[in-house]
Amino acid sequence: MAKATAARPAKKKYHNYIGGQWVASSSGEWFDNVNPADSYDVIGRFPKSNADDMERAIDAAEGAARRWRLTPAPRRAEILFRLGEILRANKDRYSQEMTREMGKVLKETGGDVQEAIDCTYYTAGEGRRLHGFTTPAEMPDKFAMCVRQPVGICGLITPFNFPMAIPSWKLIPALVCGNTVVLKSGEDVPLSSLNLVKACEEAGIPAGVVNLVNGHGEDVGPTLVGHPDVRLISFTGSTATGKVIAEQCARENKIVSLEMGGKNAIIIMDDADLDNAVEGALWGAFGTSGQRCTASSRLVVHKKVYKKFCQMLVERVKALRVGNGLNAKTDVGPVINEAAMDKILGYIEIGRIHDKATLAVGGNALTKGQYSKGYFIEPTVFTAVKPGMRIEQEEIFGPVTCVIPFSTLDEAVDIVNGVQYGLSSAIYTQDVNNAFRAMQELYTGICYVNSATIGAEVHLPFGGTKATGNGHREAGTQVLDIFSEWKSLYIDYSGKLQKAQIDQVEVP
Ligand code: UN1
Repeated sequence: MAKATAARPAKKKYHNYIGGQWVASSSGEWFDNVNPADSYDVIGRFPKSNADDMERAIDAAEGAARRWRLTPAPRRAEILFRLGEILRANKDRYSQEMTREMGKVLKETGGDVQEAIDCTYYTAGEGRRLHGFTTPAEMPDKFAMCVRQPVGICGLITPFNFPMAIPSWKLIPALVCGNTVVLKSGEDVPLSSLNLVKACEEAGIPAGVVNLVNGHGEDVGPTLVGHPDVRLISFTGSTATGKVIAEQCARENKIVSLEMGGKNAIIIMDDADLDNAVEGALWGAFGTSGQRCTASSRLVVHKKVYKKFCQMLVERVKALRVGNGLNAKTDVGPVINEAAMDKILGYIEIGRIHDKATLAVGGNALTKGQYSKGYFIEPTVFTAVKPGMRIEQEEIFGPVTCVIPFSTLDEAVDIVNGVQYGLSSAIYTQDVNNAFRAMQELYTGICYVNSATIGAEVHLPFGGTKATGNGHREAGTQVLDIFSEWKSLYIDYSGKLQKAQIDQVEVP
């Protein structure tokens, strides 16, 4: 379904940020940043960057690396605290602009900016910690310790769904650890990345430490990922793209940290508080129009309460108000673009025709009246879904969830674990034994009790198992293990040669 392509009025031009300068692409080309709720609304024009622009950004990051690396971490942190203040002062504007370019409702974009603020304050605090450790040495008059050192130039590749939060999860720890960065913004949401980078400039982060390149992944991604001077790539996005990036990084022996897909499930036991569980399912499945890696895209419901739960859920889903996220009454905004819309509608077809699941509510594109210029899909629930169906296995990344009945907790655990992904999981139960069994058995990086699968906090590690990630965790202090490398230091003050593993130390 082609949306507006009619001639649009000239719009404000935004630029790349390279070596402390705001510059156009050497390609001379631009792309439009379009509001997914109204494709006639162009937020601005952004540089359609190419390999040359990316090379220049990497050179700038290289040029700034030594000075930033040698800036004491507490000083780096002071600048980042100033960044936190700027983000806080501009939260309302950033949220408005984010809803306009990304579509999710204002409360959620406020939450997104808040997550960036929280991440900035929390991670900046590491500037006065960045703890290493000391440990005894094998020899007398010898000292051993271990410190963190920066890895070098970091390439950050971010998605559309958390336009400021996810860039901040990567940028702030990279900076506090003493690295310089090139950020490739998500092409659907370039303004939020630009707002973050502009705030970095205002905070006084020196030129070249943070560089921003706008454009399309295929035009600039290979240069960033393949460049020998870039030591690390941190990527959030689809598992398919992440695997390609990981292969490219392996060729150059780069550090690569991947946050990829999810097919997260909530288990609802027969003893659950059903009102609370329905509330959680709605929020988890349809928040951000289901466009979260953590979305509750599967609801695994005990047979004893299955019928009642489905009735309650369908009733509530029917009452959800779909619309422009800038309208305070809207519950569910649009999806990000036409390709996403086609993919999601394709999955709804698969659910109906191929999987033969029961379409309990929703299932249609909304195309009339206020919806005619945007990418809107009815919140959709499939019931009578069986493990192994495609809609139960594959990441849809839209306002679609499926309800799967089960009889025992063991069976439910097998269902939750029976997908390729392992990001988030949840259980609603009043029974402490069930809760602890689930926490133990669900093979995901995050697990909630009596809450949906979304809503991770910045001071706990974030990431997943299996096809979701490659073993790293963002956020928390664990993120420091991505953006710094350990250096072991040995200091011998005996004044003579002492040979470890060879000289035997006399026990007095
Ligand atoms: C994502 O969907 O990629 O836990 C990130 C949450 C949010 C972050 C989601 N704090 O749902």
